Amino acid sequence: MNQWVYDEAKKIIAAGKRVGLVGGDHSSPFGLIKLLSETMADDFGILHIDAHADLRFQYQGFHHSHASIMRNVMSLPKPPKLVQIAIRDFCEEEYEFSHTNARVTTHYDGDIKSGLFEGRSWKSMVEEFLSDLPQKVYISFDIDGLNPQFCPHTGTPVPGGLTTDQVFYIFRQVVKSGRQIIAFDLNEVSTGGLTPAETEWDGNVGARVLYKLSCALLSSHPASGANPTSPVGPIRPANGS
Ligand SMILES: [Mn+2]
Repeated sequence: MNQWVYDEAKKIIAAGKRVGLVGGDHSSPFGLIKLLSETMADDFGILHIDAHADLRFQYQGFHHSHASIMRNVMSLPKPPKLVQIAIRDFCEEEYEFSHTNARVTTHYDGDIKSGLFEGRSWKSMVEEFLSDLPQKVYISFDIDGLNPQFCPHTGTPVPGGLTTDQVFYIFRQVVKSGRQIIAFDLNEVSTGGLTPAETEWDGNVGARVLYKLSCALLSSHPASGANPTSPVGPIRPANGS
């Protein structure tokens, strides 16, 4: 799968298009991120929204596990900068890795909530998250970074987390800061409900997040003619990209 994603992404980028990858579990974007780390001339950063740190060397004996995606990414020859947001489920090994690797910054959900409860504005906190990211940003969005009310059937839900409004504000601030979104992935949106009605909500939220990610990506490349300040996202550019 890693090789397939790598090869397909290469073809899409060679055709002058940008990649938004929809998982699947969180191991799915490895080939895409590997390709970007090999081919991007500039340093880039990953904005990683997730309940889990995903920094395990391996999980249940499996190296390319969804719980190891960012560890694998940080083991690439040219690792990107990694900024993690809403993390609230991690083991000692992951904590150690984050705190001994200068290219990893982890913003724990507990600290985020304490800041909010004690009167910090979301704007100032988002500015802090983005301050560690270079000009080029890849967004890796595990839907379980949201509170489980928005993704009740995802595989590993964890209490706490962000609202869709908080996350959409982050996307807008990335664009407003003048950074460019080079690609993104959205993963762990599950259709695991027992009935279509149970599953509909997960798909509904997932589709909206995908739409917002696509709008943010296009808005961050002004040559596409999109309006970066539009609250509803850009008009589809004339060239259809
Ligand atoms: Mn994840």
